[in-house]
Amino acid sequence: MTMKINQTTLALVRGDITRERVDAIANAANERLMGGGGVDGAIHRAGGPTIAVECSAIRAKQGGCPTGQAVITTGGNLPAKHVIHTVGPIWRGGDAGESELLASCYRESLRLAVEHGIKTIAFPSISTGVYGYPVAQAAVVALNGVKQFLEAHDGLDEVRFVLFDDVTYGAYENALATMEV
Ligand code: AR6
Repeated sequence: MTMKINQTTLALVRGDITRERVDAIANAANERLMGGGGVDGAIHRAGGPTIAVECSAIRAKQGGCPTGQAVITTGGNLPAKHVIHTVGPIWRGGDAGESELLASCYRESLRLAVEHGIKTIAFPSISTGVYGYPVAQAAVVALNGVKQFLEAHDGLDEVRFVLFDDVTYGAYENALATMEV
C-alpha cells in the first residue's frame, strides 16, 4: 500500500527491516543504546559490532538518547548505510505523553535523515513490541507524524514502514486508509 505526500512516497510493506535496501533504517532502541531484543537485537545481529561501537561513543558523549529523540550510526554490514536509533515511549496507559513522544520519534528521525542527505528510510513499528503501545493507536500516531513532517519538508524520496507481522501490518493499513490527505 502506498501514498504520495508532496514528492515523497509513503509505503507500507510486510517484512524484516534488516534486509531493506534503503539509505537508512530506524531502530526501536532504548535510552542507553545498549541493544536488546526485538528489532533492536535483530539490527545489531545483522549489522555487526560496529553499530554497538558507535552507540557506545554516543553514550560516552551524551549519555544515550532520551525518549522521543534520535541519533545516527553506521549500518555496519546491513544493506542500509545508516541506522537511526530512536527511543519510543513505554506505554503507561496513554496519559503520560506517550502519543507526543511517539510522534517525536518519527519527526526527529526524519529530521536527522534529511540533515544527512538520506533519500530513503524504513521504519519499524516503534514502541508496539516490548514497550507495549497498542498498535492501532500507535499506527495512527506514526502515520500522522510522518505525514505532517512530509507536508513541511522536501528531500525524501521514500518513507517505508516495514511491519513484521500481519496484525501490525493490518493496523497500519487501516490507519493509512482512514488518514486524510
Ligand atoms: N523487522 C521489522 N520489525 C521487527 C523486527 C524486524 N526484524 N523484529 C521485530 N520487529 P520492539 P519497542 C517488530 O519490541 O516496543 C528492545 O529490547 C515487532 O514485531 O522491537 O519499541 C529495545 O532495546 C514490533 O512490531 O520495540 C528496547 O529496550 C516492533 O518491531 C525495547 O525493545 C517493535 O517491537 C523497545 O521496545
